[in-house]
Amino acid sequence: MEPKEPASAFSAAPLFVRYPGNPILSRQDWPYPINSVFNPAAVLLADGDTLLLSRVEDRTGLSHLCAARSANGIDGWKIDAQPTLVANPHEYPEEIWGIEDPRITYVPELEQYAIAYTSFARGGPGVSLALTRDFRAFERLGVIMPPEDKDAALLPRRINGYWAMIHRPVTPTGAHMWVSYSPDLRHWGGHMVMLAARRGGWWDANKIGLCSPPIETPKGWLTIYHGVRQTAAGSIYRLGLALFALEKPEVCLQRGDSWMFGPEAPYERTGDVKDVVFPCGQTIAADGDTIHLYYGAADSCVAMATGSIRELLAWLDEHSSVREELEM
Ligand code: BMA
Repeated sequence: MEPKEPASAFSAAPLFVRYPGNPILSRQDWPYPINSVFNPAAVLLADGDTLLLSRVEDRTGLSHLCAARSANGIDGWKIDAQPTLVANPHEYPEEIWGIEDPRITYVPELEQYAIAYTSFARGGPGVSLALTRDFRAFERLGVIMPPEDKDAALLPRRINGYWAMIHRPVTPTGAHMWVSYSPDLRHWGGHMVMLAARRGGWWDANKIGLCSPPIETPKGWLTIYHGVRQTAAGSIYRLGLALFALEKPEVCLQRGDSWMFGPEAPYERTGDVKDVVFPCGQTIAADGDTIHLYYGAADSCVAMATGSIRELLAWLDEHSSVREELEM
């Protein structure tokens, strides 16, 4: 019998159910020596395969990205024999300390995948963008958001004629989610806060960031974000939910009060960085509802949990309030 998930403190049934065979990818699976594999972007390819593009930390401590493909998105992974996308510090000095945490968006207008990733160098972490058709050849567009900035993803279509990028700059008032606009994917402006970190004792006080790319639903962009709680023992990375207006993503329509997924399983609680769940991607099944959420666990391995778009939207209807305005 499959182990049953305990009900969360805030909902009768858990919104995301962990795959019992987690973790689905770890360093032992890798075809070359690495320290850890985590924080994967995910996409369903045209042939139906699931592709994960994970952050891989090698034994220099620096990260690159590596692709793994599977027919069912759960097992039977075919991992690239060599790193798939590596830092190129000669042409892109912003990558001198490696590249991390990709988010993939398929862009029908370009017939290409856009990969937003963290490029890390002396100036700090920034956001870089690359385009690909096949995850073998990549066109780099360079840094699009200077440091300190990360947790970025492109929306899959233009909004009022402009491309929209969600990202997370760090400002003196905290680390909030912003959206910026561009006519050409290279020049960005129209910067606006779309979701602010709460303050005080909230689970998502002071530092939040986008997780996987938002999911377009008739009600709005359904968005999973992480909140980082600082404690005397270190940080706890948990996941929350928010909904943004389709043609104005800087407008938040709903925001859950509580977190809806947090580190509980042993592989999430223990690892190189304890108490971290960090999704960078998801796939949606053919039913248009079932989500496979792929996440890094404790900065050490890759895990998967299953949810439902319908249930996430229903949960937001019940668990978001305007209290936030009073308590931020
Ligand atoms: C963030 C990023 C992630 C990492 C997380 C927890 O700032 O660096 O790659 O998973 O911290 O260490």
